[in-house]
Amino acid sequence: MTASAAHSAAEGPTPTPPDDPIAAAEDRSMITVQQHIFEQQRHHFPAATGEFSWLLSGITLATKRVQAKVRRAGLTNLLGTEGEVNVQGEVQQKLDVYANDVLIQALSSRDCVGVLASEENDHPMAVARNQMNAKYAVVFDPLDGSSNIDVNVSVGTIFSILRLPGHSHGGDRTDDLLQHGYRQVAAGYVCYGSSTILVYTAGMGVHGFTLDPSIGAFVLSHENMTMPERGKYYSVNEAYRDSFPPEYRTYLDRLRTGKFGDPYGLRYIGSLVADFHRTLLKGGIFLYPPTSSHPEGKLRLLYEANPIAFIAEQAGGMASAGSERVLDIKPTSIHQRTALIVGSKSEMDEFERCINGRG
Ligand code: AHM
Ligand code: MG
Repeated sequence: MTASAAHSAAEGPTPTPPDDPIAAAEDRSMITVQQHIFEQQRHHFPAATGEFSWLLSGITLATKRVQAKVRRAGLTNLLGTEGEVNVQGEVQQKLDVYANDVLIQALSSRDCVGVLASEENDHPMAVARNQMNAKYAVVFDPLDGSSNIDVNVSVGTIFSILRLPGHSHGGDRTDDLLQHGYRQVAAGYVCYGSSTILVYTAGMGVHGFTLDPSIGAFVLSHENMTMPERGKYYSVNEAYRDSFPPEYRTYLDRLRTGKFGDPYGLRYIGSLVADFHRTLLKGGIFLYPPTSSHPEGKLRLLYEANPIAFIAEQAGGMASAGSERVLDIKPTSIHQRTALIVGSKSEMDEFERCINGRG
């Protein structure tokens, strides 16, 4: 008999040594994303049917498949371009196409999903077999920042869930998707970084789940995330500075020169999910202003700016398109672009004063 078996026989289970953090962490109860959603629903919406949890499980399944491919991309001939240009005029990467297919496949098998729209598809896709009763639409960017993938930089999936109005009469579903961002039912992203993390909100706080690759489950790691009131970094592609509107240049100068306290540092990855995830955790501000090549801004309203803005506000931050709150914009097309300025409350207040000529 081994020493520990002898201990168990004589005194019951071996107690966890108080100074063993690994054993203590393993002992802590593990909450998966499905469990968390289920418990939140039971608490806030006791009459919920479970359809919404089922929909979200489609997203977690698909993004687990995407992360597995992203991790092995260099080994499987999945790096590089597909040779096609998407509706945005951008070159599609092979992984863009893979991620898009996987999300469409997983979500169209959920009965409650009636319409899908993706950055990679020109038009919304009606899920034929669910047209009569489906409650939800999902709009998504399957692999944001994918031009960075060849060089091992973090990329992400961004999604927004909308409620479909009434019963469908078929036909083009574009109008059903042109909803204000404040009407989103839920939104989230998955960041494929040094670890894979899913962050989502359904309007009851922001929660983060890290993928535990040893068990293949997203496990609660960041409950009730809040954005710090102020941060140390600003995040912008400063190469375009000369084409930013003058108020943006003034604001950036003030950040750099210490007009708002200590001078700010700059961090820019060029992958929205990764840049926003840092801003969510550390505070500060991310800006993609209007530029001469993108006078409306570059980022897409429905599946980039709106979900990020919903998460930011739920975490105590703010999100603006320069002239108005992102979530108050009435979309006019599914691939509409917008400026996006998002971050901590202090930086956003200062930004708004600057942009409105009040400080
Ligand atoms: P994509 O959806 O085609 O990947 O483009 C969006 C990306 C964002 O992730 C990022 O914030 C931005 O484009 C970077 O643009 P730029 O290279 O102009 O700084
Ligand atoms: Mg994108």
